[in-house]
Amino acid sequence: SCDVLTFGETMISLHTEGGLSVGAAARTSVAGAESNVAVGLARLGHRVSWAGRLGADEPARLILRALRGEGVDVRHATTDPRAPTGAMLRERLPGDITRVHYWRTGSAASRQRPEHLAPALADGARLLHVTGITCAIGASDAVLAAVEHARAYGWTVVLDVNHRTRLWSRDEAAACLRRLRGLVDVLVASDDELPLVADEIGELLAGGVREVVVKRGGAGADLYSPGAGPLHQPALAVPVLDTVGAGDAFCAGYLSGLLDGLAPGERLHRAVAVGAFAVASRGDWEGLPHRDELALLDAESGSALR
Ligand code: KDG
Repeated sequence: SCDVLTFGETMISLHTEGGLSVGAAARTSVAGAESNVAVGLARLGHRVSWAGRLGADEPARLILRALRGEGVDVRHATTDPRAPTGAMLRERLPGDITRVHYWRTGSAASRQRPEHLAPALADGARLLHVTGITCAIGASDAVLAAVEHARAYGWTVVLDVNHRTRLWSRDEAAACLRRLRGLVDVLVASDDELPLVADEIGELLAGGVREVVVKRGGAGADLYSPGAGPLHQPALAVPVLDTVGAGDAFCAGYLSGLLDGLAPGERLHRAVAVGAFAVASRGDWEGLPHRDELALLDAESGSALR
């Protein structure tokens, strides 16, 4: 069995410098919040299984190749012969604005059902990671089934809210997430996502959530847990190149700390460190640190390590 099981929609992603409509050339990559977390964990040396659903197509081959290359276990990824792998386009527009488009309706991942996860769940894990995105694309039954299985077998259940306004309304998100929150051990959310899940953090802690981890971007992060005051961790100061994927990187760092049995403050520190790597490099996951690189950000900027 693996340390961590995660699943969700991983897409082919096309990146352009400039608008697609005028014919900008595109670079292909692989995107998806859950697989970003999986890559982050694998680079830190954890055994992680990604059990998403893909089409029987070339984007799926690209995705599986990338994940395998990163050491993510994809044995429990499944193929839907009748639906395509999802796609996204990221256009970098003047003024450093990124515009995102999705082609996810009816995708293989949106049709993931609980039964597709059965072998992955039967294999066991210490920790289950799910995000709100999987509910937003219409696979909330699969999320619920996985969460219930994980709870029944004593795994740690982690939910990252990951609100995507293009995929569902705030009301739809709140209805779904508030049903899930009582089944979660660790809840990860950015400060603007918190109101979707609860009116106040105390509600979550009283309802059984053991840790509420709040991402505050450049202002760092806070950890709330029952019977302890909030713990604050400032962000690491790095040049900001690309913030996409930073939340997933943060989450991977935090989960890595949990798996390693680190103290709360040390977990938060690892989370902001991995987040800083993502912010300081282009791409969702390409710049994430291997375990022996974790301390690189402690070196003085511009120094040569030899
Ligand atoms: O967190 C990064 C993700 O936003 C990206 O990889 C694509 O999963 C994705 C999404 O739903 O936007």
